[in-house]
Amino acid sequence: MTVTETSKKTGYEPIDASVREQYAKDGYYVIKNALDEESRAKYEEAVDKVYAEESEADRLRPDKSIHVMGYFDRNPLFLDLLTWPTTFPYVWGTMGWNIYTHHNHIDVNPPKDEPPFWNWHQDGYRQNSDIDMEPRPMFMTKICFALTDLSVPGHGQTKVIPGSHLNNTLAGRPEKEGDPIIEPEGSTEVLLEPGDAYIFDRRLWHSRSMNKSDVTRKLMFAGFTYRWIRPLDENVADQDSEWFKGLTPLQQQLLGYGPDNASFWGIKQSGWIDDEIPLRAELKERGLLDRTVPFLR
Ligand SMILES: O=C(O)CCC(=O)C(=O)O
Ligand SMILES: [Fe+2]
Repeated sequence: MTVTETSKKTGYEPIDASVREQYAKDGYYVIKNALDEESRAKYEEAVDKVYAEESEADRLRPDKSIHVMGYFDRNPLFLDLLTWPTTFPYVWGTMGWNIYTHHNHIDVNPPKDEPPFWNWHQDGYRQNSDIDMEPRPMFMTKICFALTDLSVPGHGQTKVIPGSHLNNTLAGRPEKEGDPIIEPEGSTEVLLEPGDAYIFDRRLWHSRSMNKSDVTRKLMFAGFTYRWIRPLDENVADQDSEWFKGLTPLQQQLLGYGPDNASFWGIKQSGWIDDEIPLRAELKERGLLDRTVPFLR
């Protein structure tokens, strides 16, 4: 996609029902060319700057990787990812309007010679234990933007098992140290060219993989959840800062703002407040609410 093609999009082009169905079936969906080359290069530079800052602050991991959570206030460029025109439709189109981003991370992983490991998991931590339900509720669509080439296996791609989001368990976890690491059935690497993105349902069984290439992989993740779920990242945007006050109401919503607790639940004393929620107001104005999809009503 060229710069002009990206900039022609508004972020409010509804996704097809067929995309929603495929996402519901597979638990993930690849968005080709989510970042045009000019944007990808800018974001790579921004991520390199975060890496340099982490290095300067002596916060690199022993393998020289970083996993920096809550990064939206680290560079004004990152804010645009909240409503990035080519990916935003997949966010509100799979989750609706009562959402915000509660868990974001930048990952930089230099090549590493490491033995096979078992890292298969569903996201959500206690959400997987505290609710007794099969399948578990979805609760999060997470976007991952690829800044480097992940089109050839072995570059540290995320591995996924298509359709596994509907299973509460995954067989094969080694029971004790030294047990063999056996690749679960159906495992596949999400192959991405620089600038591609993918979304995934937090219940999808997935795993980081080994980066056996000679290229450092650089990814930006943004997880969107419902406003009545608490933030996961320690570093959340400072809502009292001048910076935060200068953001648009929609950006503030997507970074976790609500005027009071009841707002996160879509109510106040006098009743429903749907139309006061910036994303709903925006979708309504554009005629994008959809009575056939509960979260888009
Ligand atoms: O780094 C990866 O490929 C996967 C990361 C992951 O597990 C996640 O973002 O939830
Ligand atoms: Fe994960």
